[in-house]
Amino acid sequence: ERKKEEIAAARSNISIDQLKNTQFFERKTYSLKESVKNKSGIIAEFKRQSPSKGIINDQVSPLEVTFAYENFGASGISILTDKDFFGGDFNDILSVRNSITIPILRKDFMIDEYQFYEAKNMGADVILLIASCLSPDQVQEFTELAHELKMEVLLEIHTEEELKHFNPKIDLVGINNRNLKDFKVDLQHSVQLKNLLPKGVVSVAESGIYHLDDFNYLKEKGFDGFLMGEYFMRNTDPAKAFEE
Ligand code: IGP
Repeated sequence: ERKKEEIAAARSNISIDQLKNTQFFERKTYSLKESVKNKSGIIAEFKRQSPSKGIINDQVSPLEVTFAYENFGASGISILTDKDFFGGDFNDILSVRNSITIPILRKDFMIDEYQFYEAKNMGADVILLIASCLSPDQVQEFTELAHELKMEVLLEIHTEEELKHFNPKIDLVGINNRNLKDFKVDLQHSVQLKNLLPKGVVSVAESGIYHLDDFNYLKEKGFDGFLMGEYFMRNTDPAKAFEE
């Protein structure tokens, strides 16, 4: 996989020990779990492009967008750092960290411990763990590592089968409405799976929330958090959609 080569290259450039020694590494992190409960619940995403939609918006900077998201009441920010599929970059998080005071989710395909040290160092507070890319043991191990580094984890599932990846240490569980294999989106998907989640777990509906009605509907169904990307990014002024 290309991701593995990318990680190996980064590691040969800066080692884990070097990452641990930066001043930024020691910074205080924010809790998404708390912020989702206490604010709008919206986790607003910065995403330039995606494999299913192509370019969505490449005219805006992470700083102006995330700053506006925070002002409009987002609980947290999600930032894609994957280059190949999403045109993201390490600097997209680094460049905004000191300007906003809500938690940042590093959205990427996490497969190696190195990426967790990297994430802490770029300014992330929360790590996405995608069940379909990991074994339940890896999820457990990565959750513990994230916690050691004072970050939280959002476990993303798409099928009932993937509930096996859950463990009680996980901070938030997201149900992706988008099938990552054929990119089909269906809100009913998260609604149905939600009933199977362990009681009391903080739940996030992900993808395909394109109208205020969708948001209200999912809220009614009991979701705590709402991960929304395209709805905002389609706009020349992404945070404008918050006003509606
Ligand atoms: C946002 P949308 O449909 O609002 O743009 O979706 C977010 O859920 C989506 O970007 C996403 C994603 C992922 C991207 C969810 N899980 C995993 C990459 C990898």
